[in-house]
Amino acid sequence: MLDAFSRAVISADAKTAAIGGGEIAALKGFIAEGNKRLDAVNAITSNASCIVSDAVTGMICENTGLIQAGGNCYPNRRMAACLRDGEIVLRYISYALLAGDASVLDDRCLNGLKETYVALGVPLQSAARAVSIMKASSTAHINETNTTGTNPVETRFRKMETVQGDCSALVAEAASYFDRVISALS
Ligand SMILES: CCC1=C(C)/C(=C/C2=NC(=C\c3[nH]c(/C=C4\NC(=O)[C@H](C)[C@H]4CC)c(C)c3CCC(=O)O)/C(CCC(=O)O)=C2C)NC1=O
Repeated sequence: MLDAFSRAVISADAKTAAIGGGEIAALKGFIAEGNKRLDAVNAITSNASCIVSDAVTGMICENTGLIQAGGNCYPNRRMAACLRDGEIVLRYISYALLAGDASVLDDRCLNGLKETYVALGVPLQSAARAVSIMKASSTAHINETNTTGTNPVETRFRKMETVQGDCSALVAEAASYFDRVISALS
């Protein structure tokens, strides 16, 4: 498992090179933006059960056959496995975002996941749909663009109330980890 620092070392070593000015500048940026990164990770982890259950619910609403006999979220044992998998995927994405590197996600979560799903009959398209809903909701939480939707008195609605600033780079980075999961499943 690598992070932004060990990644710089590995790639410099592969070229038998010293860590150069460009890499140091990039790592300085990583440090300078560190609090923002922690806020972004916190936006995901503090809302994880909401993000996961919302995504699995949305996936099922769009395809109710999943919870009928023969569907892969039926019976409750499979529903529980599906929710658990959503939590696992989101947790590894949060680790990757913390580290600033996708290797932890690749090595410990995605490696062999598609093959496992194919062997178990877990529908890949539905799994990818759940991940894409998690992406939309996680990036909205990081960006604080989550809304009450159509319910003006939604009391469970939550804003993170972090310092306002430009977090577009972190939102894009987080989005790329969700996209990585989706492409690993397709
Ligand atoms: C290291 C990280 C890690 C991952 C990623 C992981 C995934 C994982 N998901 C599994 C099952 C499963 N995964 C699902 C998931 C779903 N079904 C659907 O219809 C949806 C599309 C989707 C939820 C979004 C289901 C239903 C099962 C149980 C399948 C079965 O037993 O028939 C299994 C088989 C063993 C088990 O049931 O626990 C593994 C290994 N396990 C791990 O330890």
